[in-house]
Amino acid sequence: MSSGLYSTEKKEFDKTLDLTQLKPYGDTMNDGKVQLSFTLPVPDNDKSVEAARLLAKKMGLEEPNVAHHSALDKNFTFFVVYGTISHSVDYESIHVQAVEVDTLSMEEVNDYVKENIKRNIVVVGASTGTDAHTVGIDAIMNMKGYAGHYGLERYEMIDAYNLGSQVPNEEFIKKAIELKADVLLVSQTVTQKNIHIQNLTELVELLEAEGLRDKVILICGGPRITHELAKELGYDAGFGPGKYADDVATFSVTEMVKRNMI
Ligand code: B12
Repeated sequence: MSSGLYSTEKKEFDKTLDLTQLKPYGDTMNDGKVQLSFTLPVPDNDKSVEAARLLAKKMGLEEPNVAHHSALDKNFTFFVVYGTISHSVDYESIHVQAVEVDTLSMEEVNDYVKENIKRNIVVVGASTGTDAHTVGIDAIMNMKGYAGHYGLERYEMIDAYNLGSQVPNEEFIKKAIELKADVLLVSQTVTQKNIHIQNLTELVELLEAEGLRDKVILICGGPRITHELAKELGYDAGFGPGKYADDVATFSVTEMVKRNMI
């Protein structure tokens, strides 16, 4: 690369970066380059490539370029389009709600539990409602873990029960009572027509009706879950992509101690 951030002459961070007008970075600072992908329900040919380009233009991309197109079958085509956007955001003015705890390693979590709770804690998790996606909850709970982070089943001081997918809220609560759960983990992947909100809210209401809400740490997760949304829905925390078992375990055990659930 001969210019921009990694310029051999400059060898320092680009001074034209203005965080009050943050734009995507492609090759040079503030160039506003983005890539987007989508599928159109038409065959892969010159006409559909032009359709993709025009759509990208309507989405606000300047000089869109269809970098890749391939037939998914006879009547569906996948496109990757590059282009430039003129929009920017004021990064300095953004405030988000995030889980504020420094993540401990698996060994540190075990030591923390031994020292502060002095018994194994019980974690029950599931993909609830009609949701059949298991990979997210497995990533958090399975012994082998995910992306280099061991799952909760591997933690010496955690008894982890993964109930799988499509678990009705009522059954989830029944099992939580039976196992004397300290922590409940809910995974929600499908968000079509806001079904996840409905399902997550129903669980909170059922727990409240059973008088259980304050007796458990209630956590949800999934690709569209943010901590902010989780809090709004009555959960103690929410975790999305890029979060792993150690994040969840750290939050759970420190929150249990904070709430004196010993
Ligand atoms: C695999 C897959 C399936 C498989 C699931 C198999 C299985 N055993 O899980 C099958 C084929 C069954 C399937 C079905 C459907 N799917 Co699907 N599926 C996917 C796919 C390709 C990957 C999902 C995945 O495994 N991600 C990997 C995991 C590790 O990521 P994750 O879930 O985000 O988990 C991380 C975090 O979110 C977090 N996390 C997740 N859960 C939890 C829970 C807790 C407590 C915590 C703390 C953290 C946490 O931790 C994880 C690690 O960081 C996605 C597309 C994609 N590429 O993402 C679509 C996708 C999720 N599916 C989708 C859809 C629409 C469906 C169907 C409705 C399709 C249909 N019309 O039938 C059905 C729904 C079935 C149902 N009743 O639920 C949509 C969802 C869109 C939406 N916004 O709702 C997606 C996004 C595809 C798309 N682009 O349209 N699907």
